[in-house]
Amino acid sequence: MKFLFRKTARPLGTVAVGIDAAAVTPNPCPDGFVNFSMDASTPVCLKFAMYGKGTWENQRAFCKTLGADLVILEGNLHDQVVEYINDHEYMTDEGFWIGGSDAAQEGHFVWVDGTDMPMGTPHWYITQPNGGTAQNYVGLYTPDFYFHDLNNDKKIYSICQI
Ligand SMILES: [Ca+2]
Repeated sequence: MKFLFRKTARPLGTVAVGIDAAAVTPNPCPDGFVNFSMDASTPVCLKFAMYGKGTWENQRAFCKTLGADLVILEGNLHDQVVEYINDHEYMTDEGFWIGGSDAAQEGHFVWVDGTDMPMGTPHWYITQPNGGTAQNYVGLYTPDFYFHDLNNDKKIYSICQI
């Protein structure tokens, strides 16, 4: 009897930690980043950077100071982000730079990782892109939060991804 007890008993502290871990799912993202992943093993950590407005280049540099880059907003993540913006009233009148550009080759939009951006629906607004060489950077823009090419010197907020 004594032997069985010693085999199964654990220090009280270990038990308490186990209960806490089961009750609270830890945020896998750094402070200030929101996890948009439905899959706990592969977090998608985004930060809505609303400290100051800046050009795409400015805001990309800011994201990099966080060890991040502008967001690659593919597939369902676009829908999730628009839903998040619509759920936060202070965001709904703002535009946000994302990690797309045709600065290197006019009309050929690429993500910050060098891969091609998908064009047309469901991500781009119906008339976009339409700005030629005056608009080489992509933002989620009001009121629809589809993709828009925006003026190279435009100053808005941004979404960083780590
Ligand atoms: Ca352009």
